[in-house]
Amino acid sequence: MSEVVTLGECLASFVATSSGPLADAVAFERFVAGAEANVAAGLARLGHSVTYIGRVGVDRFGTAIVRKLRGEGVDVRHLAIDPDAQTGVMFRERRSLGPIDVVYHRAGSAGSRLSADDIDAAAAAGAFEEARWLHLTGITPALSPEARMATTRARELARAAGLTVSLDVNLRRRLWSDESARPVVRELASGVDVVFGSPDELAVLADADPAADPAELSAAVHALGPSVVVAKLGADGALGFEAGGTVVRVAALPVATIIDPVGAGDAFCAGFIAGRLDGVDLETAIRMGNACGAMAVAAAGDQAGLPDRAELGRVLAAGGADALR
Ligand code: KDG
Repeated sequence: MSEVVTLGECLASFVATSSGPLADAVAFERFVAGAEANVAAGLARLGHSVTYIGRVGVDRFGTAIVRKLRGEGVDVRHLAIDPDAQTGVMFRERRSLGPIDVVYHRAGSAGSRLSADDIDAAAAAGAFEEARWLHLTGITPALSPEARMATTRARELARAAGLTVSLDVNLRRRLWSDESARPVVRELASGVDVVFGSPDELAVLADADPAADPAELSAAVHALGPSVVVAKLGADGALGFEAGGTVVRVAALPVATIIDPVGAGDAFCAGFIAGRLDGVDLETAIRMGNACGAMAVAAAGDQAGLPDRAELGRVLAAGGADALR
């Protein structure tokens, strides 16, 4: 049994080996990607036990994903091998700054066939027992009606069992438009404890101007139901809004060379959730999230830069104090 449960689609991700537009990329390196899987790997490296619920195909990419997550120490007992569908694949360009272009081959993929029955089966096998936290993203409900039901079922089970539930909005505009996403992610957000999002994502949730002050956007999302809203501000760090109106702003750690920014948001979530599981306050959890995000962008691929406890401690001790002054 794990402290954290998460679910979603994990993909084989082909990342261009040199920087530039995707149309000109000819050589790619294969990584394992998927927002929730990145968070799971990040939490496992920080010493927290995590269960990942999902589906991969019977193909070799599925094998690679299972091996990678297992190797990270994630409990993959509920990562099923679907004999009737293929593992989702994505190709993406490499750039040191976003927006980063991607091509998905994931329609009808094994991951998109995750269903409420899969969640019930995992729950019946005890996956939610002793768990303290469920982490969701807005990617899974965009994959298929079944995957959307899986997300709401997991939230329902987690709430009934008293877990803290977080949602990283993670809008993927190649999967759905803001207009289609808004009612779905609003409904999801209304039943969780913690919402993470970039200002433009919080603006979609709140139906507000993305240029508004992140504190205002966070307050508007807080009004939907979650007790904590965290605005991820990239190079500007992050802002936390807590019930009662407390606003905490924490600067980002300076990163000399950004190698690959994709996955930074997931690393942030892993650091933040680890902090909250450890019992730290909002500001310290954000500081941990910022440090994990900074470390993630300093390495290629979504997961390579995720720190373990010792590395995180070293970075916080060395760079954190200066960056936070
Ligand atoms: O957050 C990084 C993810 O975007 C990446 O790993 C792929 O999950 C992914 C997606 O659906 O785009």
